[in-house]
Amino acid sequence: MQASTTPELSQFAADVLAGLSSFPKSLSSKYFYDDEGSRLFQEIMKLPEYYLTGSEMEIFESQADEIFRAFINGGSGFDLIELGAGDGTKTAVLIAHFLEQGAELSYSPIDISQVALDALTGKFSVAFPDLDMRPRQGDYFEILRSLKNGDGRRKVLLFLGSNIGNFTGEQSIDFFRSLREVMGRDDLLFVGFDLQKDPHVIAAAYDDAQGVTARFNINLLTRINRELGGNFDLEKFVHYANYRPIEGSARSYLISREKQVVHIEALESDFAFDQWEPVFMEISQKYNMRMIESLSEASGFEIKENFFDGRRYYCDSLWRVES
Ligand code: AVI
Repeated sequence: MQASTTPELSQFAADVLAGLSSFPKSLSSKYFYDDEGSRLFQEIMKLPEYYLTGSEMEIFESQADEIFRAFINGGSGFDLIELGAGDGTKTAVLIAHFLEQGAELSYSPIDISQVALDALTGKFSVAFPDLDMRPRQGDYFEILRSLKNGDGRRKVLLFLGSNIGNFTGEQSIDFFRSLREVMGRDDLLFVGFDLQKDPHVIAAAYDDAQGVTARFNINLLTRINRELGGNFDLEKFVHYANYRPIEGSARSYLISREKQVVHIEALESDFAFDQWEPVFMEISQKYNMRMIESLSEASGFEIKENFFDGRRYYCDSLWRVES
């Protein structure tokens, strides 16, 4: 492989260069979500094997009132701020209940994708015409800093869907600590965690029978071809996912079926792959309650209440700032 860096590389290009130049090779799953990747993720959420979405939905549908009592905490209203709101389907269940209870509520979905935000805003303005919506496009932390003092009402931050599982342990603590810095003493953080369970159930969720998860991973190669002038031959890579019960993590890889060289124009580089060489694509961490507790403590929070689905597949954990 020869690589020559140019100062104008985009963050995406620089990360692809670093990932494909390292051993083992890797690509960051944060780049999965271009338009096609976001569409494929919507498809994944409807797959029979992908239990995460249904489990969190069950918690919201069956315990909306308990969640409402915990959020309102004796007050009269709060500002709901959702990080990575996506299509907001699950949050809509909570909002419908909160509004029925007459809560004084604002809702600020934050997402990097303007397309996703526009779709969500369109849907919510029909479903909840009286809801005070404040959508914000951009980076979580910049937006949260701008909301830091707000109008003095309690902020409830939502980070759902076990999105935290796509961070490494260290990244998770850094992320929660940064949230802690922009939160006031009265604010709350509500986080979705996928729990450890029968490994076969987890493994199937990342290797579905219809191959949608495989297409979701391969789509990142298509994105590199399109945006960076790569010449990946998609047929020459196979998606492989497994679950490691000791670490509690599902991991996915794209594996080169043959010895080959891939050229990426924007990086002015060739990347050599051995036959069966893996590219590490994504970690999806699964948690036990001890891990959730130590994550909260390590980042300056304490657990106020946990909410589980009937199978105990999933936990939405409500955190307050440590006193
Ligand atoms: C967004 N994230 C929580 C999903 C997960 O389960 O790790 C992304 C995903 N990857 C494959 N399937 C779904």
